[in-house]
Amino acid sequence: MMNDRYSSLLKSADNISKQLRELVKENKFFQIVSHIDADGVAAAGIISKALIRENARFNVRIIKRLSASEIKALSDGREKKAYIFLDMGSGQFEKISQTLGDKTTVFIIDHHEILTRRETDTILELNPHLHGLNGSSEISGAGVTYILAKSLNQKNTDLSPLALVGAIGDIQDKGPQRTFTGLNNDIILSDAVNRGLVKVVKDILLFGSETRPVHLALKYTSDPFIEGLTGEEDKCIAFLTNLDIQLKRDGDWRTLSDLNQEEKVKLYSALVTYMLQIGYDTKSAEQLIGTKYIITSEEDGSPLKDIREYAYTLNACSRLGYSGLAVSLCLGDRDKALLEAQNIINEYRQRISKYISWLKEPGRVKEYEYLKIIHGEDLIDDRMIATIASIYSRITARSENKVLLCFAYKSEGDGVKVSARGTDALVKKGLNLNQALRKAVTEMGLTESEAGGHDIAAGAEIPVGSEETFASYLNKIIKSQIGVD
Ligand SMILES: [Mn+2]
Repeated sequence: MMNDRYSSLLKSADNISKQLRELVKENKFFQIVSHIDADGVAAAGIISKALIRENARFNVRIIKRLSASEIKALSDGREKKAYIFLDMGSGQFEKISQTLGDKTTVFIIDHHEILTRRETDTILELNPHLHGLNGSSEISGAGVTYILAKSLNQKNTDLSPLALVGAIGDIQDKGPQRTFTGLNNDIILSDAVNRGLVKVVKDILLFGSETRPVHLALKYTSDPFIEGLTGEEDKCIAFLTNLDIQLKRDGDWRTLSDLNQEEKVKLYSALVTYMLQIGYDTKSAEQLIGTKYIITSEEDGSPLKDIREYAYTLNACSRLGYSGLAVSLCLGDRDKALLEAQNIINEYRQRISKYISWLKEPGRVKEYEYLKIIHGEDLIDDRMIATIASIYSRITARSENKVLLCFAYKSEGDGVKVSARGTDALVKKGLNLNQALRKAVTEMGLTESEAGGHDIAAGAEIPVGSEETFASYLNKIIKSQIGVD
């Protein structure tokens, strides 16, 4: 039985999938444009698989940001193509409509917040916010794409695990014990479990619990970030040895899944005690236990077995410039592709720890009343600034209730890439970074579409040299949002 809450969105998906099917029948060529993060890549994987099933012709482009110049560049030969924007587009509706909407059909399949409902004959928009549903917390870009794909063909329910990968990539596992809520849970996870594609287990959430020796899984755990253990191999080994947990058995490294129940309990309580001792609150410490989603068809030991690691893998490949490889993993490419992905993951991990230790050096963080600001200049790759912002905000958020604002110079062209991260507590008080960033760029005389995102996380692009002006506008806007006088 389907929840009434969802009927409006599902009806819209049915209408849009009908029009998509018409274009497939006309043998239209589809230009797919999606976002560089794990959610965007998973969305591209879902629509690609769905279009292959319909024998449609298409091409995929993965981009960092849908700027006005990007839309313009896409418009070549537009009368011959249909466009599908995934995990983006709702924030650029006007520009898309002006540049592409006059000549062809455009699909916008997005979950980013929209403020007003707009309609044209040529632009078809599927977005949960248009149906009173929360795109920040209960469905991702990959999820919305999944809803469309399922409506196109019931066979596409085999793509439900990918939609969950996208949701985890966008940190939507925010229900009790890191579960999914709303559409992610009621439709997508339910399809995945009913088809036997995903298994749900409660466990300690160390990173790479299926694939890595337990001391490395501990070392790589960054959510929660465990000060003194995360990133520090020697200390992780010492921690486990102190607990009498054998690192090897019969000469082989043991993974977390190799530990017996008694050892797991011992490890968990020692970690919680340690975190409380060094100043974490109970809630952060409890984040260590949660819900794991295992893809049954993937091999044991594969980084694609656990959907959290799957999302991490897609993100790493895509952000380091291998988005083609990331999409092909979603399409089922394994063996050689997977080996290549593993090398990229190692490189990505090294870069992140280099950036984080750079950020921890004294003097890197500037403080405003409601902001902590870091400027990565050209030292932090602008493709990775959003990831660094997310990780670093987890390290700092526990002690201070401020918005983390990160800047980095763009590697191509002029401009500064902006990433802002809030906390759940601030969102509860009224923080909405999507609206705040859009307002700040407008106050600077830029167009609203230079910024966008969600209440808790958003990004923008501003001219070089305007960082301070932007920060002071944002500081003021945040102040008014969270209602302090
Ligand atoms: Mn997304």
